Amino acid sequence: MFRPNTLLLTAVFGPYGVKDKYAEALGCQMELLNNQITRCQGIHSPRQAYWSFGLYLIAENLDTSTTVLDFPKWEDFTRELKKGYTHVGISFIVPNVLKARRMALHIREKHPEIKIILGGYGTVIPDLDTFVPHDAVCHGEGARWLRAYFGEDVNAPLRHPALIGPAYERIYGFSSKPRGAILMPGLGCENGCSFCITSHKFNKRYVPLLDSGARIFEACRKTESAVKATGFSVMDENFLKRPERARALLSLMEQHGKPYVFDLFSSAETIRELGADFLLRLGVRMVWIGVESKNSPHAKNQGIDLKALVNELQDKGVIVQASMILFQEHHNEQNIHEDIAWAISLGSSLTQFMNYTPFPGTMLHEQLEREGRLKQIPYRRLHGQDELAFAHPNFPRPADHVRILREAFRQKYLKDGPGVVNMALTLARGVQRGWEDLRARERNGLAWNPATMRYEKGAAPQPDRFMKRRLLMMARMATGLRPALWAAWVYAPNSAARRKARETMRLYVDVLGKPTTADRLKALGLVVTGGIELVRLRWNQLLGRESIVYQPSCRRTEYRKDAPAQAATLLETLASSLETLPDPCHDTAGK
Ligand code: B12
Ligand code: SF4
Repeated sequence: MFRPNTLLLTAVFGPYGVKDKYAEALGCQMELLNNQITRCQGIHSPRQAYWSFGLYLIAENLDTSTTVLDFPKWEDFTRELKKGYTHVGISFIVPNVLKARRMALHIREKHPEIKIILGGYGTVIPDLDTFVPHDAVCHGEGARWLRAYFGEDVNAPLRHPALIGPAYERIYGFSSKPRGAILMPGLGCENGCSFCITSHKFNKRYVPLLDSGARIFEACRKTESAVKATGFSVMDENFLKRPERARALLSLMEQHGKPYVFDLFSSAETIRELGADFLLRLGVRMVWIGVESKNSPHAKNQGIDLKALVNELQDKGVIVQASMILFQEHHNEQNIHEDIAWAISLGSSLTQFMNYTPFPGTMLHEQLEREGRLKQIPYRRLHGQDELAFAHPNFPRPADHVRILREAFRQKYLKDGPGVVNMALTLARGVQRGWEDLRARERNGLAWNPATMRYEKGAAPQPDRFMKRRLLMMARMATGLRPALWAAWVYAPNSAARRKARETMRLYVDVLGKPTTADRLKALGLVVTGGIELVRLRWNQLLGRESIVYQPSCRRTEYRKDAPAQAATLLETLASSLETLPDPCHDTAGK
């Protein structure tokens, strides 16, 4: 008898960022900022954890009944299995492979009838077949792959889920309701930088999920009406690499008067091509740029004055998150420190430091393997904040890999102060400059020309209503960070940081007016919760931890598919399996 397929899509089990039999502590929290950007900033580090977005995208696009289990504890996972599934899909990244292994072994032992499907970045592991029991592996984009696997229509357009971004959000110990949303326009990147796993995993090709500006705009509108969000974190390695799509998106936002806001990743050469004015108009609140190194060998940074680029973007209110890689081939004991100082001197509001990590499947991995320089580092430690996984002639001592990285974070913090103040400063300056520029353009009769992506003298320039809305939106975002400035001032790490917090508060008064009573009360609240958080932090440090580790709660989401869609798929599967049944008159079994 046919039993309809039921799929459980699961993330690996927690706790996360805690060293145990299955995974590491440092570098493996379910957080971006505290993990690898505002690391070492103590209570100033904003805390946000992110859902496993890919799983929701897949579930949204299957006719097969699917349940997504995000951030399960071990008991949540084992209990869920008892509900009866035909298939379980485990999503994992390389450092979590031992967790995926434990989950798969458990399924084989207790539920041998369930088929196991593996997906995500962990599938680049070369010896996966012997390491994690499974029935199938998806090496690429999962929604279309699973449609094919379950005999569904692979070519049906992809539906984008309406997803709220962080699982939790805390600032100075105060928990607030996450309000951002997530956009997943595509996977991979064509630039093919030698170390880049996100490019190599998709064979240095871009795999669009939302292939036009119109489809992205539609996804934004759907999300806005479903979860009331207008700001999006964009999961796309190089969003602006498709300039036509971004231009079409801007044009639709202008037509409909919808100044959505985006945090996104893009390489320097694409940003240069489009220009800071375009980014600002598009609504880029934060852009992540891989600056990598002063002597970056990668084509994306060739001939670009990165400092000027960062300055120009931030002057206009676009927060830059610059990402630098430590222990590249050319680094030695002296120039690595010069390079760190260079990355900090770019003045970006935020800076990520990551150790050069050869993930299997990348050109870097191939090269180091050829040269016999790969070290036998367990997969669980391949997360970029640990000992190098290859022999670096200038850094033979593993302790240095961890120490120099940590010092880089410390230096950034001590020189530029808390990232939260830097972001507030960039936004407030952007609002100030934005109004000045807007008025100057109106005086001089300049209007936005979408063809040249510049402001130019037009025949009959109209008031720039869209940009006014955009600036009001930016002012609202800046206001959101305002109360944090008091706590940043009270708990500042040094006098320069305290001065910066004070100057930022003054700038806020100039740009946005005096703080309201509500602002003051919130600020006072954050000083109090920040104080409590500081005590908790010190306690954790006494216990030998670098910071407080928070755990996201488990979330279970059911995607019940309508009976007609399932029945149709079932009939198709039945028909095709009948077609492939061996003809009894021509039995080939004995051959
Ligand atoms: C968001 C994110 C996070 C979030 C975590 C989200 C979560 N709940 O897991 C945060 C910020 C917390 C995080 C932390 C870390 N991350 Co991270 N992260 C990302 C990021 C930027 C986006 C992931 C995403 O949502 N993409 C969009 C979705 C649509 O794509 P997707 O996840 O790849 O899923 C698609 C396919 O892979 C496939 N698929 C995925 N799962 C499954 C499962 C099945 C069954 C099937 C069939 C298919 C399938 O189908 C999906 C839909 O098309 C990626 C980089 C990137 N651009 O992908 C890095 C990335 C995944 N992270 C990475 C790493 C290493 C880490 C950290 C160790 C820290 C670090 N060094 O960056 C920690 C570890 C945390 C932990 N304990 O697990 C690496 C993984 C490398 C590798 N080879 O394993 C990546 C690729 C970044 C990089 N370039 O190094 N990360
Ligand atoms: S530009 Fe960025 S995403 Fe693209 S290949 Fe290079 S490092 Fe990877």
